[in-house]
Amino acid sequence: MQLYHHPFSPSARRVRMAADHLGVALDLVEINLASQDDRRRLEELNANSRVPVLVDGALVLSESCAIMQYLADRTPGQAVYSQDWAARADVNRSTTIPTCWRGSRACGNCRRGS
Ligand SMILES: N[C@@H](CCC(=O)N[C@@H](CS)C(=O)NCC(=O)O)C(=O)O
Repeated sequence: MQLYHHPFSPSARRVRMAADHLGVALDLVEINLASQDDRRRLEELNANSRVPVLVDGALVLSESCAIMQYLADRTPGQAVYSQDWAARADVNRSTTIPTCWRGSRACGNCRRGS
């Protein structure tokens, strides 16, 4: 599985933390958000032109919450994303709080490149 990311991106970093916690190996592909070539490459995967993007075979998935849920769902025996409805709802509540706002300091850092 490949994760297109930027090292300063909080959205990408939380996917990397979730993958570490789940023991899922990711091939990291760094996108320089300040590079036009990298932006074009990113837009081929995600029309919203945002990292992170996960590629798993034919699956191309953007949005950090969806990616974290996918990684948990495909990990047998994992305990971080509960099958219990109430516990799962609480995880969804906390993970859907935005990590990154357009124009925020973090996004500005990403756009300036690494
Ligand atoms: N809701 C998205 C947010 C993704 C997002 O905003 N990513 C930022 C980096 S944290 C980005 O790619 N920014 C590029 C830009 O603003 O040009 C998610 O959770 O994945």
